[in-house]
Amino acid sequence: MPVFYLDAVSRYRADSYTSITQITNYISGSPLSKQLSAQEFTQRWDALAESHSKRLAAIASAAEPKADGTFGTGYLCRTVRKLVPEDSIFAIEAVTNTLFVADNIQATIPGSWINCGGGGLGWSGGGALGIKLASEFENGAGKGKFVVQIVGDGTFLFSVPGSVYWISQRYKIPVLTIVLNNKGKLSPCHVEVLADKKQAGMPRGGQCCSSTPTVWDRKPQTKSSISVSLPRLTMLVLPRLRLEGICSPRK
Ligand SMILES: Cc1ncc(C[n+]2csc(CCOP(=O)(O)OP(=O)(O)O)c2C)c(N)n1
Repeated sequence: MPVFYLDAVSRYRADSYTSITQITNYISGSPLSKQLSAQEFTQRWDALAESHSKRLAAIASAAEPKADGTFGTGYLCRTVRKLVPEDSIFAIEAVTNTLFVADNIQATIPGSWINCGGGGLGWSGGGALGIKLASEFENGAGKGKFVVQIVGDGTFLFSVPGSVYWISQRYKIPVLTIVLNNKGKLSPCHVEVLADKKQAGMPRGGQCCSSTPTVWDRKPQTKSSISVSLPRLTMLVLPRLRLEGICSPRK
């Protein structure tokens, strides 16, 4: 998270868990702790606790399956959370579903939620195997924590699943993979719609894509490896770059 614009007295780069622990210890042994137990702060804390429990209730109700029995990522993740061991480690590469996964997995054990803040997708297949190996190393052979990878259907392919599961099988490194199939790569669709809105002079924001993304509706016309492996974003945007030959609507 960029914080360079905050007008701070000093800035430090530190491990968040270590620094929060140190700050908490410091405050509880200093006169500040008396100040913090003043009514103003207890009231603020009560208000926070109340809004937090309301938020948890809203998340739970939004995750309820629909009347026709269908359900979304929220319900899936709540169910997974109940079924897997409490101290499981989650390797998350869920892209547009990440918020629903985070809201419903509610990982609280330090180190049990491993995500990637950057744009380089495709790490979670090999990453999940590495996490499992590291956990076995830390806790002893056969005592490693249960590892759950939750990944978007597009991103799943970026991680070269053929290699991942060959290695998993060959070296006996079990992990659970859950692929979130929203029938395509939704996030590039957001980019596409935003680009369209910008071109049309419309304001940003609002609902930029339907919640049910369209299935891939274009296919490459050439055998170029680029057109085969590039995602929908490229397929939809490339024609604007006058490379119409690469993609055209499916007949
Ligand atoms: C290595 C890499 N290539 C391309 C991208 C651009 N990109 C961001 S999200 C995305 C699609 C992800 O699709 P999916 O996993 O199905 O998630 P969804 O967007 O449908 O939630 C792409 C191609 C990226 N971030 N990293």
